[in-house]
Amino acid sequence: ENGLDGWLRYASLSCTGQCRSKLPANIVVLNATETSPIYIAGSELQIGLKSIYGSHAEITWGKCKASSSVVVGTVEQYRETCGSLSGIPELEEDGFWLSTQGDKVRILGSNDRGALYGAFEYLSMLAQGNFSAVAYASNPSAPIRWVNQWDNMDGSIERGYGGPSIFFKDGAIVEDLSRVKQYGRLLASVRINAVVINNVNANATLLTPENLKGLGRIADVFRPYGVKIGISLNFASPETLGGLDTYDPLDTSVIDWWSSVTEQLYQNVPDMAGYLVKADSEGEPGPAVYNRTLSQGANLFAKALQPYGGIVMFRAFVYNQLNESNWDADRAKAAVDFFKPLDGEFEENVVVQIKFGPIDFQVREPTSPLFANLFNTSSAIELEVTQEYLGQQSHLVYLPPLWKTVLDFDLRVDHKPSLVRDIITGKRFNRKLGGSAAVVNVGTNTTWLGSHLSMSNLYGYGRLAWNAADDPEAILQDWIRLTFGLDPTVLKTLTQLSMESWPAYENYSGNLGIQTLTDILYTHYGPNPQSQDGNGWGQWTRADSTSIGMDRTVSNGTGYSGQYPDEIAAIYEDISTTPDDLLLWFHHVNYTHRLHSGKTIIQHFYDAHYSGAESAQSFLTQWESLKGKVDEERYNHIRHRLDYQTGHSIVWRDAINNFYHNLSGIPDTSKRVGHHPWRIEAENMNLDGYKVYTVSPFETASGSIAIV
Ligand code: BDP
Repeated sequence: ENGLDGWLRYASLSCTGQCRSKLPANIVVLNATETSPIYIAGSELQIGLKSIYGSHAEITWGKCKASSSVVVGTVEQYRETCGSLSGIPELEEDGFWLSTQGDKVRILGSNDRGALYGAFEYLSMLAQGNFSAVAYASNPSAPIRWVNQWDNMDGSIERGYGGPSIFFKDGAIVEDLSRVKQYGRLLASVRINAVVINNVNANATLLTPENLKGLGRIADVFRPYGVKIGISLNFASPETLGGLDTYDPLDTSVIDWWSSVTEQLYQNVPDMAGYLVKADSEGEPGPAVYNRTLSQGANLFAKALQPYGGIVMFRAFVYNQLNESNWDADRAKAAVDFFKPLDGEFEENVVVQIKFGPIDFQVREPTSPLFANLFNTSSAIELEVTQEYLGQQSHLVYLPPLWKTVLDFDLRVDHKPSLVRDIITGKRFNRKLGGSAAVVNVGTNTTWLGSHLSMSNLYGYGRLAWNAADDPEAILQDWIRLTFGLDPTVLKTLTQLSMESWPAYENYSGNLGIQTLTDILYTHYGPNPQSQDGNGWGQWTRADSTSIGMDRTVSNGTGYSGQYPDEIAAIYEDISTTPDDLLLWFHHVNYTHRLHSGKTIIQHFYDAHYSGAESAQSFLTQWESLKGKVDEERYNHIRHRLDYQTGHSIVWRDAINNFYHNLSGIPDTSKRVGHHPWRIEAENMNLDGYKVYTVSPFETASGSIAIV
């Protein structure tokens, strides 16, 4: 149980008497081409039936059998091979029809990929001991269901916590692609249809002839899983790699260079999904260098891709590092400021990829207002499975409930229902393209992400990308049963832990919309509220000795709230209607300001940090109650992580509380902050081989003293 199979373990379940009559004795595979997802579907079904129920099913290629069989193929193949079909609604691209009646099962995709998705759906039922008779169609809510990897050519992964890259090493594509195949399998099982395999901070050397061949090999490995590849581009490549003296997007030599690169790419990867581009942001080159617009930049790639049907995911994460002394500057406004004026100027195969909030994957952010400002441009939401700001896989944080705060948010464009999930699927503004992308960053660690429990986030992402209306708790429970088995105590305990995990992390790392008070300068790990102000990134708390929060109102602040449609803008503009959990995002108030709950801001801080840490501490004891019910390998691995989280949540609690206690001088009415009568300070002990030293930032050790 090293985690390699993720939720596709096909763990053994008992099935006797009546139950066995529901196991199909044959698998009819309607497409015998080995590279077809339908072929993979057939072999997955065979492995699954054997592994879960010890039942051998014979595979028959391309011929129908009437009795005891699971038939897998496309609707069209079924009609040709097995005869007429009725009662199946028109399926969308990648959709499928699943019908189970005892040992007669039909899995029919609108295409090969859909058939594989249907097979995984049936296997997920089997692996959860679910033999109910069903007959339904399942269709994706959007065509773009991508993941992004921030892998560098040297094999490191930016913001990756699961070991080095499965794709690259020492500037080239690795020889052994077996992990790529296993990744493809996991992704296909949650209906992800493309992976962008290299960092958005892209290195042009990916485009050397040698590496183009390597890309072809990667695409060949993913293809049977219905997963396409895409790549991130560096805007300056024509100059840095191509030897031109410009990378101006309107220059004909640049246009020709990109179209020739694109042609070579498609020679190696005929079904390449497209490009991902980060331009004019955080030091990355872009069209601004030549005074060109972002749409001119995006369209350069869009046109190069058009002959091949590829798309450009163009990132809205564009901002210039900001100067703290410029009081009116607000990074949260950047995306709308840059993109709104360009609405309608993008080619049809451009999709603007928008981070869920206006800053950067914080523990809570308001919905990015850009979703409500593009009507003639396709958009996709960008989420982050890798827990960059959220504990880097050393803290359990189940993320779908956070994502749902945005996906289910109603932006009320033109006073009409405008849920983000209906905007990104293209429904609300009638766009053909749209969907989601998530930064995943799996690595070579057998747990993929660095921690077994973090895999619920990858699983949850796939499920929501298919259908954003799904319920995070129901998704979680499927994942738990598939990953840890059917024991009801395990299910109940892990559900509770996971559902409490995001609120707990928010409570001890940054509440009331102040953002995650982590080190902002580089690591994005551990408490460092001081670094939140006076930095060039524009992630500010504006905390001083009497007050805190960023005034983003139109009347008095940066004007950010005015980027929302009227109804929403009015809510955030007014302090009395702004929800408490985003209060400090929108308003600058005294520490003694009273929340809707009746508590003062500062007392809420103190209390929330205590209750968050307490809840994290309960995770360990809850998990320990499962000893003997989970295999030892995973039990110990997870126990170790939760033990660490228990301690680190206390570090967080005390650091943040000490910091604001020190800054505001306001005592904690419950007399906990600054009072630890039970605590034995390490520096007061008899130390053998340890030295005492003063820490910076001061608040991360009590009395600013630690030992080393
Ligand atoms: C930030 C990351 C940085 C990424 C950047 C991005 O810290 O490593 O390059 O986002 O999304 O969250 O481009």
